[in-house]
Amino acid sequence: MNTNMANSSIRNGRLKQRLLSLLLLIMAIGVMIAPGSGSANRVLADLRKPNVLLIVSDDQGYHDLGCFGSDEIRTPHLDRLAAGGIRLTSFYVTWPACTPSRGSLLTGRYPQRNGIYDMIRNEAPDYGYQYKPKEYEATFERVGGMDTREVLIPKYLKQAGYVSGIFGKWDLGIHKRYLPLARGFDEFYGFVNTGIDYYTHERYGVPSMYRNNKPTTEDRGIYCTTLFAREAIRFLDQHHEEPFFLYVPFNAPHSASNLDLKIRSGGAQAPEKYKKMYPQWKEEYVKREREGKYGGKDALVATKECRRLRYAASLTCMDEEIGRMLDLLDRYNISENTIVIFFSDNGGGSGSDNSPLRGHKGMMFEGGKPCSLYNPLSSQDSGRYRNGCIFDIP
Ligand SMILES: [Ca+2]
Repeated sequence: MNTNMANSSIRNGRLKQRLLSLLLLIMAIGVMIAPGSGSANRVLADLRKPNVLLIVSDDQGYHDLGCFGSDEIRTPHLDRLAAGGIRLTSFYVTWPACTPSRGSLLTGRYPQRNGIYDMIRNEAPDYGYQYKPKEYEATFERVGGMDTREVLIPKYLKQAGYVSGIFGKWDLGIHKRYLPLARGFDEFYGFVNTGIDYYTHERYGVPSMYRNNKPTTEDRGIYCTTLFAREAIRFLDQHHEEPFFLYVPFNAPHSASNLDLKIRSGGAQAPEKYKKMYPQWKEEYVKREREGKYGGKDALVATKECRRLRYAASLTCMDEEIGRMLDLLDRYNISENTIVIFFSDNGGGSGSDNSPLRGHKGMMFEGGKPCSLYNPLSSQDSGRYRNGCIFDIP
C-alpha cells in the first residue's frame, strides 16, 4: 500500500466514525424515545421530543455562503443560522454527486451497503437525445430505486410519534414502492428525478413533479424553490404542535435539466428580482464557436459571468425562503426545541466557488470526492450552542 492509499484508508476509517454521526443522532432520537423499548425510554418519556428541520442545497460551492467567507453572494439568513449555531467546516458526505449522497443521508449507510452507489438517471440527454415516451418508460431513470428493505429516517421517527414531510428533491426512485410515502414520510411534494427545469418542473421534457404518490402539473410555471418553501411552511403551520421531521431538499443552485442549450448552459435559474441583486454580473449569451457535446456551432450559450449570476441569484432566493422557515419557528415559539441542519449534498457545480478546496462536484479531490467532501453545515441545537462555533474535525 503506498502512502496515498494509506492516507486514504485512514481517512475512510475516520469517516466511518464520523460521517453519519449526525444522522445517527436523528435516528437515535427515534429509537430512544420509541414507546415500549426499555427503561431508558421511560426516563426520556417526559422529555419534550425535539423537532428536526433538515435543509439540503444541491451542488453548492463550499465558499458560497457569507458565513463561509463569501463576500459576493448574499445569504443573510443562513449566516444568521451559523451565528447562532455551529459551522461544521469539515463535514463529509459519502459521494460527490446527488443520488448516492442522499441515499446515505436518509439511511445512515454507505452507498455500497444501501445499494445506491450511482446516479438514478439516464445519460442520453447529456448528448442531446430526447427519449420517445415508450422508450423512456424502460430506462433506468424510470425503473431504478432504493432497495425497499432499506429503512429510512422517517420510519424510525414514526415509531416515536413523529410526523414527517419532504418537500423538494427525492431522487431515490419513482415507482410507488420507492416514493417517500412508502419509506415513512407522511407528506411529499416535489420532484422525483435528479434534476429539473425550475419553472416547467420537467426533466428534459418529462414531467417530474409529484404530490404524494401522484404526478402533478398544478404549479407548472412557478419557480420551484418558492413552491418547496410554500409547502414546508404549510407543513409547519399544520404540525408545529407535534414532533416533526421536516426535510427540505432544494434543487437550488443545481443546473437546470433542460435540453434547450441556452437554458442548460446557464446553470441554475432564478427570478429577475434576485438577479437584479447582482448588477456586477451580466446575463449574456454568446454564439458557440465550435461543435460541442451539448449542441452545434453557433448555438447560444451562457458566459461564465452569466452562470455565476444565475447561480448566485438562485442561492439568495433559497436563503430568503429558509429565512421564512426560521422566522416561523420563532413565531410558533419552537426554535429552542428544533434542531436545524443545513448542508449541500456534494461539492460545488456550475457557477460555484469551491475554494479553497481542490476540485468540484463529481471529482475525487477534496472538493468533490466521496468520503472526503467538505460541505458547509450549520446546526442550531436547543440553545446549547449559541456562539457561532466552528467545528473542524472531519
Ligand atoms: Ca448534487
